[in-house]
Amino acid sequence: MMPDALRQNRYQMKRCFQRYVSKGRKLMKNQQLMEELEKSLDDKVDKEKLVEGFLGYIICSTQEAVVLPPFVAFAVRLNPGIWEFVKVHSDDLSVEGITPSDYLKLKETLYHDASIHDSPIWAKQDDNYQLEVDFGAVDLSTPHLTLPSSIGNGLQFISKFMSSKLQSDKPESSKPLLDYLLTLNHRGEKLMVSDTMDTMSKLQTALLLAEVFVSGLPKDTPYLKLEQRFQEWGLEKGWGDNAERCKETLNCLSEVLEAPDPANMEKFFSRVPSIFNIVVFSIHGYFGQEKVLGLPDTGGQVVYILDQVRAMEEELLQRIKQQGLNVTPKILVLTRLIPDAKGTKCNVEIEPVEHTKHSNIVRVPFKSQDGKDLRHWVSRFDIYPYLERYAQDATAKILKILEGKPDLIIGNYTDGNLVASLVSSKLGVTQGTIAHALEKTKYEDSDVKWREMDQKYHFSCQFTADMIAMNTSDFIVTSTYQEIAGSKEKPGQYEQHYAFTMPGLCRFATGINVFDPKFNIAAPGADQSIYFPFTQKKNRLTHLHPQIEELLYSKGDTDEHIGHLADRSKPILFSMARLDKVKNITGLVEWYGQNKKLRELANLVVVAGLLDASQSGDREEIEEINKMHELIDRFQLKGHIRWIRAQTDRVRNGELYRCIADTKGAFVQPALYEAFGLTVIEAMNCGLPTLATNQGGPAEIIVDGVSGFHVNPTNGDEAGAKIADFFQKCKEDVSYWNKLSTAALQRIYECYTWKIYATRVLNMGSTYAFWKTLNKEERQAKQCYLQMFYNLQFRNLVSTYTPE
Ligand code: UDP
Ligand code: LCN
Repeated sequence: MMPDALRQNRYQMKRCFQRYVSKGRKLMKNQQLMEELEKSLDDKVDKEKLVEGFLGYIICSTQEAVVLPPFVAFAVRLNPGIWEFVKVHSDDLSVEGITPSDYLKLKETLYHDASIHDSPIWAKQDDNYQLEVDFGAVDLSTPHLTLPSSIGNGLQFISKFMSSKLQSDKPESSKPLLDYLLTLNHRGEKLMVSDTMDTMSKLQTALLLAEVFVSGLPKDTPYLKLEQRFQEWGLEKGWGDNAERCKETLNCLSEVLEAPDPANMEKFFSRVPSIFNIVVFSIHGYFGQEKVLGLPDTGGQVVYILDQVRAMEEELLQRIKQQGLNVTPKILVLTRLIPDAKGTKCNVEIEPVEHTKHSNIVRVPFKSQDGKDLRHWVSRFDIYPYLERYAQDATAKILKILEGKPDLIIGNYTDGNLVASLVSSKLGVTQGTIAHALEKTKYEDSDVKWREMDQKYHFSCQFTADMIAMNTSDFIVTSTYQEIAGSKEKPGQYEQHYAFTMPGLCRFATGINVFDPKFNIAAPGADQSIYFPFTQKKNRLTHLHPQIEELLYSKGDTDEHIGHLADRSKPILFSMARLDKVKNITGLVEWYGQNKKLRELANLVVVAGLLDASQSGDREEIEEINKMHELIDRFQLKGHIRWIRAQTDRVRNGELYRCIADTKGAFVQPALYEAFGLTVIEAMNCGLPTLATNQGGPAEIIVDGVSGFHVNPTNGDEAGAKIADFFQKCKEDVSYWNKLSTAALQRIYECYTWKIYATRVLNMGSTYAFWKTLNKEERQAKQCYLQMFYNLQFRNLVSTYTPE
């Protein structure tokens, strides 16, 4: 499109490009490109014509451009996931399409810096032979999606791909499915088919005979009464717990074999008994069930996993029963054992997961260099040197507890995903990964500026680990579409790992492709026994009200809270988050301080971090604590604000949201960026109207103006005004508040529950387990490539820094 665009308005184009190159070499972001385009034209009509024309469209869609006079190279994002790279000569406006790798090479030249240290592992800055990794090159025969609207529906699409792969005139084309069924067993006991079932025609005959047989029986005939006949036909248990269920499953497979179709394929795999034991890795932080939330690096991921495990156990139990099996499932959450547990249970080796029957938290310690257990907490940014050893120790522990291999391994966050990759590759187990947050997208330009940040954040290790895990994994679970592919305007978190470079370290010509059918959206929920509507009067935890009353309104500063609310008649604007920079709680206090009308309309209550910097051991938290104090003083907020330290009691927090709703208040999530935002759905589950950042997951959870509001965290005046406007409207019309409260609940019930989640994730586990057998050779080749990368790059990076 670029050549056409340039032909259209040659004169204006030239002026625009002259402007772009006038200040020499640099990286220009979208907004800057647009501003310069506007400035290059003095005529208003010209401006409108150009901006509305082809070039305007292309510049609008350009995420960034590398200016290397006389050239400008553009990274154009035409649609979610769809990128084009072009190089334009600013004098003659000639255009050349370039590869992502070429574009990245040009970008790297902007970051050449002679003063960089010359440790042997860093390739020389101007080295033409910088390490380039291209995972796309080893992904050649895997089918990919093509439409941006299909991204995130991987499961549905692999069912289609599998159907077409198994479809052919010859009955033996479905043989891979039989081969897969022949591998099914539980502790050596065969399931679904016996070893004698060695041809497709035998299988098809057996299915027919068995279906005719069960059709003649009462629906509720238990499997035990069918077992003997089934075995005569070479069929083993696993088809169902009664005649009806068996008939459905038999019929479903018969139809798949007759003419494979995606709907039956999906249904069949949701019934295949292939998952009994699951291992979930969540390594960093304080992973526990009590007194851990709000501690550094410990937030939503812990909540998510505990709820996820409960939901998965429930779903597994139901499936196993319906499969007619007498098997006890087990779920293990593998985390780190921290001897200096600071009053938490993180020093306990095995802890049952509350409200489950068969799930446990298993803690394995990190080892320090002298082989002893590492006693203290380690920040998620400094964790990399411990992971390989951890993976080995955890594997031994898992094999011992489960008395064998698990059937599915799910990793969480970079560290958990890397370990999940190591363990699943070693054991040959299906792997799922969940990001929760990808740090590269949180810290602007952290790829090209990795060197400046490395000492503090070790992004060299983190991004390398992310790449290894994303590419090893069989499937990736995300909470929203935006997490994968963003929106029309903004690239998604995974999408930003498509092509990127860390100058002097590694260029990812293809990192991860969002059209890969491994991507699946399965949004989490909130525990509805804790987060229920404020209107459910009989379930309200009234015995907690005196404590909550004291927490919100008592006078005098303590080590639990600072500030007080002088006017109790006002509604409360509430927020709760860890006190990280990106959560932007200090930003919220600033919006509030600056907006007189908002201060008049509502009180502000924030639950966040510690109140005293000297008590915190976390770099970012310390800065934020100091900033909070400074803002409260600067805007003289005492009397209007209550700052409460992190609250770790989820049950009481649930009631706290509801007490805020009683004041006709609102919840606000002001983050500069939020990957998903569990607090948003917790608040909405309680019927509390919610305003949340438009940067990240909340933008998808809330339909702006319908089930809540979006706020722009980069424009504090606008955000403050929007919140004030909401309270003003509620003041004028009480029904307005109720309308938003009801709409928030409706949105939750339709899209964000754990039941929907567990069904989807277990279907992924069983379907991808078969899918990976269909492209074995390619997977093996990729595995070799990944292993080499892990060995030569990741291990080297880790060895360059010595942990404390
Ligand atoms: N949370 C809490 N006490 C606090 C801060 C947070 O209980 O002081 C809980 C909150 O209710 C939510 C989770 O921690 O369940 C935070 O999840 P979210 O997805 O909002 O953010 P994250 O911390 O994972 O980035
Ligand atoms: C981590 C985050 O930062 C949040 O946005 C998510 O809600 C949480 O994990 C659970 O996925």
